[in-house]
Amino acid sequence: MFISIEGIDGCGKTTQIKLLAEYMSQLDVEFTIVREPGGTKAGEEIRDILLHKEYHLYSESELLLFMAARAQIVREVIRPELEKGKTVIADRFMDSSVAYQGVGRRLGREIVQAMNSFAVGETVPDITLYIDVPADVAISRMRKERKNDKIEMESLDFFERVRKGYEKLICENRKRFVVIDGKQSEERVQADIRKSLSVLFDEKKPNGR
Ligand code: Z5A
Repeated sequence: MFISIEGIDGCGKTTQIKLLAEYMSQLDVEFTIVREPGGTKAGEEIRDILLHKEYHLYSESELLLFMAARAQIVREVIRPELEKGKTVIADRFMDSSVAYQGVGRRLGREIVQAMNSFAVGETVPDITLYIDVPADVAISRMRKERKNDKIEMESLDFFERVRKGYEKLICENRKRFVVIDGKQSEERVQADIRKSLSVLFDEKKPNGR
């Protein structure tokens, strides 16, 4: 099973993935968590260039680097883990590029989707949990955390465009996406996530508990 978690920065993905990991351990589901960009040696170096170095990258270069990291993690980690029968939980995957680079950076959705197909091949998530928060809520959470990655320092307008990018993806992929209301408390968000995955993991519960 391949699960991806998406949303704008500050939507609460990291918090929720930690809680989800606790739940999956209780269910005895074998899982691996990966994050993008990163998750491999080469990918972590690419992450550093993308988020922390002062190279003033053009949007096109940024997109190519995200894709390179993705092609690497798919082949080095995600496919082998799925082939072993493990569940893979990805903190961001291909939809992030469509929303951030395609729509946020205005490079165009079609080119990004074509590059995604090249980078991931058949390795597409079975389910994508999209944690939805308005851009202003996300920004105020990031300010509280004083996060200042290059992309996180973008404007409200940028994050509103990214959110619209996700909304379009959701409309086009209704079977794959589940939308979770990220404005709720952390506990409520987690309860909704578990509910949406319960059908997939029900058979793992001891004695149908
Ligand atoms: N990016 C891209 O442009 N294109 C791509 O293809 C890919 C990525 C793959 C990765 O950064 C960056 O790369 C990202 C998109 C871009 N933008 N930036 N910069 P990252 O991995 O460093 O960060 P992130 O993925 O954006 O996540 P994040 O900033 O760490 O936030 P989060 O994981 O969504 O949220 P969190 O850390 O769990 O929570 C943020 C704060 O909110 C924290 O103080 C929590 O305690 C609080 N929080 C969480 N949930 C709640 C609720 N429910 N209520 C109130 N407060 C909450």
